[in-house]
Amino acid sequence: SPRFSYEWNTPMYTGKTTFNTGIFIDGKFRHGSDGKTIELVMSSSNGKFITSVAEATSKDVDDAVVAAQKAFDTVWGLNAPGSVRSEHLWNLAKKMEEHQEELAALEALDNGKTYSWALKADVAAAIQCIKYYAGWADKITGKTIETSEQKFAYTRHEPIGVVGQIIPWNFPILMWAWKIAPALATGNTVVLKPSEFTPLTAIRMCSLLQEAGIPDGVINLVTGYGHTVGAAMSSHMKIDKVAFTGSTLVGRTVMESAAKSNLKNVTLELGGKSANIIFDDADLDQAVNWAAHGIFWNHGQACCAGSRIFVQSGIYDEFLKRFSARAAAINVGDPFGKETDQGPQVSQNQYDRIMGYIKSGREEGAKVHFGGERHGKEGYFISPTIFTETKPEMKIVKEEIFGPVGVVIKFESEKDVIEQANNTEYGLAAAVFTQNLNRAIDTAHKLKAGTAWINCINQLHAQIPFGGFKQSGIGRELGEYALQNYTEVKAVHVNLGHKM
Ligand code: TXE
Repeated sequence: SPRFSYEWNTPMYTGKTTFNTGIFIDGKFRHGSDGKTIELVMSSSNGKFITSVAEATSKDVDDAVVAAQKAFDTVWGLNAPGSVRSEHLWNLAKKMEEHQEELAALEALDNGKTYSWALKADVAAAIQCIKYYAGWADKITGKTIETSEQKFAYTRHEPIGVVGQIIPWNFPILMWAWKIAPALATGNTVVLKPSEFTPLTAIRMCSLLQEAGIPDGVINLVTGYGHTVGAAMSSHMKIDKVAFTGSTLVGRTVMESAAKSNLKNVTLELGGKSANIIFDDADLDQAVNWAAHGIFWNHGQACCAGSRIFVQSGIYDEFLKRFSARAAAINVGDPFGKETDQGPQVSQNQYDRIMGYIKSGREEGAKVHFGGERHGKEGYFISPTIFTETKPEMKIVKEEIFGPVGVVIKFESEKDVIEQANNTEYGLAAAVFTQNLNRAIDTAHKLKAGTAWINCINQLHAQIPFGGFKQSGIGRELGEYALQNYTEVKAVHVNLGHKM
């Protein structure tokens, strides 16, 4: 199978990496069944070639499922006690720590995000997530339920079996960790498909899994396209559960395929159009800094991005002034540059899509208050962009743009802003800025979203559940809640003397 060799010589990182870029089944790298490859290109320089990786097919998915089932029946599942699974996960986290710079560099190269954020946020949080679930692996317990003196029952939280996991390109290694950690902690085995745009860290992790001693077949990687490999996974008769992160459009088809095949268990983490509400009495400097982080972090490619910024009328002008200054200070450029805050968008496709939204905003009569242009001459760079004078029915207000493009909307009353904030088909997250405790909590409770941040935004922790209301998804990732997505509850009835 293909190999990848690369030498970084950048202001932020110098290093070398060499690894196999095959698909990974039952502990072995190999070509896809029809021998094709996927070519990866660099988002910072108009399609410069990075490497090719093996392209999996539906036949490879079948093989991966067989390997995962075998591992489940022999070395994992009910055959590996929680304490053993815990130790494996802990060893894996340690391996990742040894390779954190290399993983961050791969992430920056493949995705275009900055090396510094990849290291301090993506890779660090991925490691944290694995450690967190290492802690849970030996604490998966059920309940005892008594119905009378002659009868009691207990519940066991058993692993579901072979789980299929499909992840996107915006946080490749972090989504990998969010998916595999709770699945392994609870005893499932995995067939995982990374995004065809950003598979490098998931592939690199395959050899690190082996070095960490995770048994063959526990995690299998099928690198391929959504309409082939992803579709084969969602409709597979022997995959017992599918967990998907990506667009609402594709999430719907995943659920449909699950329903039409074996009614596999489904969890979905989909899009968003999150409201960020800033009241007159907020700490303005902090609100401005957080609002910028809310929409511009990861170049706006975050499902929870605070893309609708509602600002109360008393501070609207001052907010806009400071917020624009903050956007102007964002340094857009080489992901490996020392001073860079924002790199390129991930792909030509996403670049075109975002520029299309900017165009539609202009055409529908919104005002480009800041930015709105391509940055530089090559690569998929877009200037941080702020729209004002929008109307609720405009596409840029309603749809997920998934780029560094925010709309700032003036509001008068609490009641009015809550209504507007909830006027969306999404319900992933929302934020509120105010120094009035009652108002903060009251607003947080009234927002229809799976996460409500008070005086902060885009904060994710392994301990805290994350997921969407409405069309933003089904189920929760992270925290203790994610364990429910990966276990079946069995009730065992024990008769102590009731005679028939
Ligand atoms: O996503 P896709 P795309 C949103 C965001 C973005 C838009 C389009 O608004 O602009 O989606 O991005 C796999 N069966 N989000 O087109 O296609 C695909 O291979 C099974 C939000 O890149 O949903 C990849 O692994 N799987 C989101 C994954 O789905 C299929 C993150 C996501 O890609 C498939 C990404 C199919 N038929 C995009 N078709 C978030 N929630 O953070 C594709 N895939």
